[in-house]
Amino acid sequence: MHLVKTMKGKMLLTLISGFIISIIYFSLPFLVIEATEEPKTFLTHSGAVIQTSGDVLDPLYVASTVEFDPMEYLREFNYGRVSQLPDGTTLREFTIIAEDDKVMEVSPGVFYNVWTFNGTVPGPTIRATEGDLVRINFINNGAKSHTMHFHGIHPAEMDGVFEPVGPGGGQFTYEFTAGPVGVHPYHCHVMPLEEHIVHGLYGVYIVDPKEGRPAADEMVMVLNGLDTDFDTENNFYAANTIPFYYQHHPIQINLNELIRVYVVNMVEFDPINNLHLHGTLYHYYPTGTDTVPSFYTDMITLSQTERGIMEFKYDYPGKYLFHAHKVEFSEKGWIGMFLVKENPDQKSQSGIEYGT
Ligand SMILES: [Cu+2]
Repeated sequence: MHLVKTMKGKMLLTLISGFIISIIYFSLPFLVIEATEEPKTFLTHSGAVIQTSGDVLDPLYVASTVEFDPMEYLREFNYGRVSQLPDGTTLREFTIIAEDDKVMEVSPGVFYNVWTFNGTVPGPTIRATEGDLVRINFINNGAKSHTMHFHGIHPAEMDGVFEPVGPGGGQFTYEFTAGPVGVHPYHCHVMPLEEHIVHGLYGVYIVDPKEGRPAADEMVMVLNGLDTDFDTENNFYAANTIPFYYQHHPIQINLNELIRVYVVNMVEFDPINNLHLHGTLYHYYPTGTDTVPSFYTDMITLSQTERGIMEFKYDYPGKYLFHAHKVEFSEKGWIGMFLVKENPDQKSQSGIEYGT
């Protein structure tokens, strides 16, 4: 009898606990989702637009919000809004807006949440002349704190490290005299730093010498990596964000014309990157700060934020690769091509004979 009573009691206890656990199990996820997730818009396989607050199970159909053209970025320099101060100094004003909710199709079918300065990765190439006053009106429209940290010479309070700019419209005005001459990165400096960098909050800042540089076909290459599965290893590498882009769309340059490339390595997680150029050698100015090149080479090695200026010409027309000589990087996208045209009006490589 006592045994039956005990068994009944146990069964009742099991039923009640099962009931309570079920309630918690079924209601808690909804409570958590409601508390933390905003509805998001997705495209379904059939192309229908739906809203969901659930996890993204099929990122292939996430709608992309960033349009980025690496060919346009390559030769696009932002000189700011220019005015003269009473003492004759040139003032260059820039408005830079940070956002962290954009999605970009970084490779066919691969979507990635990019954090952007003015809507792209990398952000705009900011360009000034040594001695100019640079004023950056920075607005943070993101959901996290961000800053702009410029490499170069400036006062401590303009360093973009100890003054995080709050989300949802926070503002800060960075102001400093452009210098030294050279090519420098800028990037967000909010912790965890690697997260803010690998998502794309960086760009290039060029300071020209007052006397200028010899005329050249100038371009910017930011060497970057994309960790699309968040395991702190890069899944893709590139020059200017889109893997293999300049291999499929060769950069057209002219025979015997001086080419000047401002190259900046922003690859996170991997300690080194490198750049090998085929068919010619380049004069290399580390950080671009000296007027005399340090190397005449076809290969440089760069750690993160190391950068410099490459100058070269081609003696023969045709197609030439440039790529990481770290084969893993080139096989995952960091490879491109120059198409050297004999005649500037030439539209394609037809007419060029190989191996004859
Ligand atoms: Cu940031």
